Amino acid sequence: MFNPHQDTDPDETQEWIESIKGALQEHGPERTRFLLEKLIDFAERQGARMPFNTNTPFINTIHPFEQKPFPGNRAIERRIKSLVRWNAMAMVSRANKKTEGIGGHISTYASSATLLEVAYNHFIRGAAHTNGPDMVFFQGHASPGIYARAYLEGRLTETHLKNFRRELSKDGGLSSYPHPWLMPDFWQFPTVSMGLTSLMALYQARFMHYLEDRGIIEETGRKVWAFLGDGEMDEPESLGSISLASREKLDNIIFVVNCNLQRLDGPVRGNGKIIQELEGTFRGAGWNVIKVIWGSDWDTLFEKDAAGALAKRLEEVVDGELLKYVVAGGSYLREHFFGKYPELLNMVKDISDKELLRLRLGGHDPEKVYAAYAEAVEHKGKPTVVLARTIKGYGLGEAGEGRNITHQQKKLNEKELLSFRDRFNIPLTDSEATTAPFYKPADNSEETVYLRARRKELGGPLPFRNQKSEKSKIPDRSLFNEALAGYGDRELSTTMAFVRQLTKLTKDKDIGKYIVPIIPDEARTFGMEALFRQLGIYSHSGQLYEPVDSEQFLYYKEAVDGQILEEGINEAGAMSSFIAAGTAYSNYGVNMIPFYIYYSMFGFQRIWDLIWAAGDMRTRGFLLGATAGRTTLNGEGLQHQDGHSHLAAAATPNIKAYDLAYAYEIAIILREGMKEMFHYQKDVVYYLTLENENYKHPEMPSGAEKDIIKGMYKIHSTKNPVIRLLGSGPLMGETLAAAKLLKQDWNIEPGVWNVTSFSELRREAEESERWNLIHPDKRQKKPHLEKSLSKHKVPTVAVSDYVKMVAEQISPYVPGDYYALGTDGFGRSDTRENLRHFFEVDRYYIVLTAIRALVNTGSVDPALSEKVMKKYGIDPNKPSPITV
Ligand SMILES: Cc1ncc(C[n+]2csc(CCOP(=O)(O)OP(=O)(O)O)c2C)c(N)n1
Ligand SMILES: [Mg+2]
Repeated sequence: MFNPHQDTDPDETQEWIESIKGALQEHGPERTRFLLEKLIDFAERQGARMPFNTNTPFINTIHPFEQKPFPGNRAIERRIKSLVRWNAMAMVSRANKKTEGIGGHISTYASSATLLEVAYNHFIRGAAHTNGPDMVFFQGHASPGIYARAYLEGRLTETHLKNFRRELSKDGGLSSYPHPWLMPDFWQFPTVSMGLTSLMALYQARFMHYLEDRGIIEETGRKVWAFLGDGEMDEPESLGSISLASREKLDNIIFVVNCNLQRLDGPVRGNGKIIQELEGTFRGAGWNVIKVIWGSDWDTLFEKDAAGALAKRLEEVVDGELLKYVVAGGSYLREHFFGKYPELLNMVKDISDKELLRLRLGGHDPEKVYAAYAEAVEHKGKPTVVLARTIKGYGLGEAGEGRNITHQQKKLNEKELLSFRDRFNIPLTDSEATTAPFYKPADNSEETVYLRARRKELGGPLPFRNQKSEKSKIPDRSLFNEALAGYGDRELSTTMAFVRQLTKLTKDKDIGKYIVPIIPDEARTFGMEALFRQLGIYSHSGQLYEPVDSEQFLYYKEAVDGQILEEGINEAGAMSSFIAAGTAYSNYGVNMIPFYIYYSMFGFQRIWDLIWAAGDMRTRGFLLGATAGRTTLNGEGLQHQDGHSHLAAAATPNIKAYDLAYAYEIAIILREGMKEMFHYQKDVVYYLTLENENYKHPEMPSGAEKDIIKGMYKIHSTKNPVIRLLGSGPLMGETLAAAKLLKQDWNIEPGVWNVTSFSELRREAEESERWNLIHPDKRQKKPHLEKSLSKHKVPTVAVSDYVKMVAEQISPYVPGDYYALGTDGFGRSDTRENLRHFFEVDRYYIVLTAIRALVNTGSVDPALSEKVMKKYGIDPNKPSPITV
């Protein structure tokens, strides 16, 4: 059988190799590359189809002769790194000895120490750098190393380190992972939900281009660095948006993947090669890939490998074997790796077993790592990923170096501590070392002086988070006059009402240009297409084509200085843009005001983890869940109808959620949100649900403003109420209709309230209750709910287009009996009317529930319920919407 890899004419092959060799020697790699490309191109055109291959051999991308020399002091840097290693290990080990099970990780940082130290000493810019700081996403589980370095730099004290993972300690502790919410002047980016780092870093880099292209910031060569784990790359989010980076020519992003070949349970790719797999994926997506697999010790072996036996053997081995070599020792490596071919065995005959095992890998060799970063920061027009081979638990020896248990290794015993000390020459006696003390050299020591000087030159310490921001000038109330006055007889949806106000905001002279509308391919659904032409859609390369609708006034306009981020069908990416824009106040000192509008169902349900990370990162901005409401979005059915995002929002600490019924409510909340976030600089996110049902929008009742913000305001009061109705969002219409029926058909006149936010009502009530609990001697506080409703102890019927728990969250704080109607169950496609009946939230069910409430209090005849059912055709045999 024909074998395409079989060499049928070795002499001819050799001749070709010789000529390439000649070209390399005479003209260098550039010319050689050119020649080979020409040859391939020619062969392709002559019909010799080339096999597709995105991989290069399993060796370092940068050849020794191309390697930029290491400019630092190797010896001092090694000593610094060893001390960081020691302190990081000691911090975790001590914490776990003190409090069994408190957790933390030793092995991740042990593998990435060189990758980080080279970056710290030579590349990443701090806050005071003349050209602005870089942004660094640190691998979450490597946090002990980051703390340990900050300790050496004098930024953290021994007490901090002692209180690792003991944040509630009186004298201050350290958070487990990077959490800006918990350490707001230290951590800049939360990274510990695997997969989100890649996405958030990519969109940060893209947002930097956006700000530069729009002239909001200057281009100063800032970089975004993302340190990632190789196991973490299995998250779909990790690789899902990498093509964005090449498409947008993001040469301001550098990924460093710590390829220790292991994750938590075991190998990332026991039967394959994660580095090669990632290389193929990234190259295929148009990235500049730099592999740093082998350390300098291997250079001489590769030099000797003229016949290619070593290269061949390296292609054969799988990661599972490579891991075994780390653990099984030098003789095993000799026998099983080099022993396969006699010429390989011969190559290492003068190297002892011990030396063999110590052949350093690329990710542990500062010279190789330096060369990779030096090339990465210079690379133009493309993003770069450095794939660095490391050993998980490096230096832990018996305590877990390269073992499958290494991720879970939390403490070292005395023997292990001593061997760790020896391995890294930590100046501690035996009796000292066995207590794992933190070790900090004197301020005037060579190490401290060096490390401070390096950071000073690079612009100061990292991580560092800027907490300061400017106050934006929020538009006057008059900008919202139209919405506040209502739209008369015109029927429109809350989505349309919002878009009209957004359009006005983008024209405001103070904040207009800082508004960032973000949309994942749904602008037409929301009636926002007019903004395309007016604001332009951001595109780094402008518009290289004439759009099909160029003849029309509202054509699809892409522009380098476009304001809209149209992210395509990509909620996770759009949310990452939201995060980048909503933290620009901290990262760039500019208050950008993001409005991310999306299909409500594909918000919390789909990307809640990113919303959570946005909270951690102290993002500010507006999330707009459009086409919301289980029965209000009628035709789309089960997968589209959101009836639970408000439940998720209520459980997200930084989210202020509003379900709005009228245009004036939107106006009030938009203005309040902007004031709170961009003037008073509170780190919250406003979540507004908007709907697509058209109806009339009245003028704002006078004096309602404050109550709208608090979460509930009065729509209709009666002299002697026996029952009250709380309507909300799109079901306000049904609530008002029910009130009418109650009066007209049953002679009961309810009080009617409009709830704009169940969760805000609950939060305030909860806070008051807590305060009252611990201040029994003081005048007890009354929350808005109690102040508004306690006058009449009558039953309450609340209705929303969300699951009942949304309305039920206030029930402990509402005086009298409380009944909630809601839309539990999977959605259906049908008319709004039928859906509201099916979910039992329409006017008739509201009336029926009100009557039942009165029956239960004994104030009406029990037979009334049946009469109501008969009158409105409520069928007791109707299937339940909540049964599955
Ligand atoms: C979304 C998510 N799932 C699971 C985890 C739990 N987890 C933490 S670290 C880890 C293994 C990490 O492996 P890798 O990315 O290779 O990093 P390494 O520690 O090997 O450098 C896992 C599964 C997590 N933090 N986030
Ligand atoms: Mg790993």
